[in-house]
Order: sequence, then structure tokens, then C-alpha cells
Amino acid sequence: MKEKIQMLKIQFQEEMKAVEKKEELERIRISYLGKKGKVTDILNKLKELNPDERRLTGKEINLLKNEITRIIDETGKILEEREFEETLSKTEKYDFTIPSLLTQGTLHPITIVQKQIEDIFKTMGFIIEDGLEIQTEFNNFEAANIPKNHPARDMQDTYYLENGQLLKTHTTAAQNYIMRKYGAPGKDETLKVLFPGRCFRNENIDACHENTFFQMEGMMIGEDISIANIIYFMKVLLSEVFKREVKVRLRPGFFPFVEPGFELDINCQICGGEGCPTCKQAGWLELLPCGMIHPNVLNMGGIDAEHYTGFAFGLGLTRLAMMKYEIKDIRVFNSGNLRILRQFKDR
Ligand code: FA5
Repeated sequence: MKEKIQMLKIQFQEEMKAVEKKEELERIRISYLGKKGKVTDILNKLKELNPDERRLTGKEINLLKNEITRIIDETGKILEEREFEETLSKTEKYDFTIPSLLTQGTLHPITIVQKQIEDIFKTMGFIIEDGLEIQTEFNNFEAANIPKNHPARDMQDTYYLENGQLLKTHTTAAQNYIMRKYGAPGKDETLKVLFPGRCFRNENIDACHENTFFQMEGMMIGEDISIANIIYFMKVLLSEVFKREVKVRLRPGFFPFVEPGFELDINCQICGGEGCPTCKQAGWLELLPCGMIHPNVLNMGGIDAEHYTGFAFGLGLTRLAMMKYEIKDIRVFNSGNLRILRQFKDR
């Protein structure tokens, strides 16, 4: 019986050497460990032996059975991995040298202009801040010196959330947060911040009004800021964006959060000032309202208005992009029409 066990072991090892596939392995498993297999057969013959022999031989045959089970299991795992890798190499072939068939995306025209202005203002020492789109009523109105029931609220109707917050109507909504974040500037220093953002208004949509549009607010606070500073920064901004002379006009304008306030209009770049649907036949487009920050707004932001002055402007970024790229209708920007939007890549 001992020799028979030894022979079985050698025979198993020989057969295993030739195994390449899982089906062959399964056939070997059945032929050794199956109900009518070679190992099972010897086990059945144990009862023919006397008790001492049965105990010794039984131990040996069990060792062989465990060994065969272990080798078959391990080989099964190896074959499975090998087959998986073979399938992969047949089906998933990559050639990294083939040029991509996907066309590259482009920046949205508003993003291009936004980045351009940010770059200019960064070189002049401005910090860039990101105002939230959902704001409290306080930040959007009260902190901008527009108390409840003030008629100026009518001009900026917006979308209110169930929790009482709202979608901000102007980038001015971030002024209070920014003043509190940075505080008053030190002696002979100024606080200069630029904060672009998406704004929302319940608006009748036409060629130059959207319900969702972008503004970019600029703010400078110090001990000695005057209207001369506003005019300087407006000029730099427009000449860098347009890279050519553009006609502008400055006129008094009312905003509760500035005193005095101005409206800077740009000569319509679509019709050259003749009058067209884009400028509603006016020849001019409201672009860049600005003014000296109202003392109430400074005080509410924790900055002593007795000691500090500041200017703020609220550039209509979407309108600026319209004028720069001579886009006649504001609705193009939110249209998702790639044929139009991707034209501005290099301009
Ligand atoms: C304001 O929103 C003020 N917060 C701007 C400001 C800031 C003034 C700081 C003084 C100091 P106004 O509502 O005019 O102002 O909007 C500013 C600019 O945003 C407009 O000149 C215009 O270019 C743009 N704008 C306003 N409403 C729309 C709209 N519905 N669609 C597209 N652009 C708009």
C-alpha cells in the first residue's frame, strides 16, 4: 500500500507538469479526489487492512490528499490570473502615439475677459476674492445701505430660497464680508480687492439683459482715496481689455452704497453709437458704475468712516465681453452653442 501511495504521488506530479488550462486541472482533480478517484479508491481499501496498518496508512493517504488539494487550488489561482491577463492583452490594446480624436475645449469668452482683468489688477496689488452665489438678505441689501422697503430693492428683484437667503443680485453683496475679513489697512497702506461673480435677477430678458450674468467688483480702501483713483483704475482696465481707444462717458448715478456715485457708459461697439437693438437705440451701454463707498457701508464693515475712504466699481463683465467680442445678443453666453463660443479662443 505504501508503494501505491508513493506511485500515486509521482504520477500526480507528472500529470500536473503538463497542465495549461483550467479544464485540464479540473479533470485531474476529479480523477484523484472525485468519488471514483484514485485517492478515494485507496481510502476505501483501508478497511481491508488490520487496525495498526490502517492507522499508519490512513495518516499517509490523508497527507497526500491534503497535498493534492493544496497544489490543485494554488495552480487554479495561477491559471485564472494567466487567463485574465491573456484576455486583457487581446482586447485592451493601447497605442499612446495615436493623436487624440477629441477636440480640445476652449475657455468661455467671459472667463477669458475675467482672467485678463484679474491679471492686470493682480500686477497692481489687488487680491482676488470669490463671493458666494447664495447670500443673506443682510449682505446683499442691508450691508449695502439698502434697508428693507427701500425703493432700490425693486430694481434688483431676485430668487429667494425657502430659508430666507437669496441668489445675489450684485457682487457688492461680498463687500461687507471682505471688509470684515481683511479689516482696515495699516498706516500708508491700502486694501485693494477684486471679486468677480455670477449674479441673478428677476429680469425681462432681451439683447443686453440676462437673468444670470457676471459682474466684477473692485474695491480700494485707504486713508486718502479719492475720485482720481477711480478714474485711473477705470482707464487702465478699459485700455488693457480693448487694446484700443474706446469712447466712454461718465455721468452721475445713484446707488445707495456709494456717495457720490457715477455711471460709466461705453460707446456701443456693435453700432459705433448710431443706435441698434443691443444698446436699445441709445448708442451707449451701461458698463461700469462706480463711486466713493458710502460711510454707512464702511462702518457696517467695521472700518471707521471718519478715518478711511474708499472707492468701489461694479463692472458688468458679461456686457464687457459683449463689447470686446462684438456679440450682439447677451443670450449667446448661456446658450451652450459651441459653434459660437469656441471662436474666441485666441482673441
Ligand atoms: C450694481 O449692480 C452695483 N452693485 C454696481 C456698483 C458697484 C456701483 C460698486 C457702485 C459701486 P447695476 O445694477 O447698474 O449696479 O449693475 C452693474 C452692471 O452690471 C451694469 O452696468 C451692467 O453692465 C451689468 N448688469 C446689470 N444687470 C444686468 C443684466 N440683467 N444682464 C446683464 N448685465 C447686467
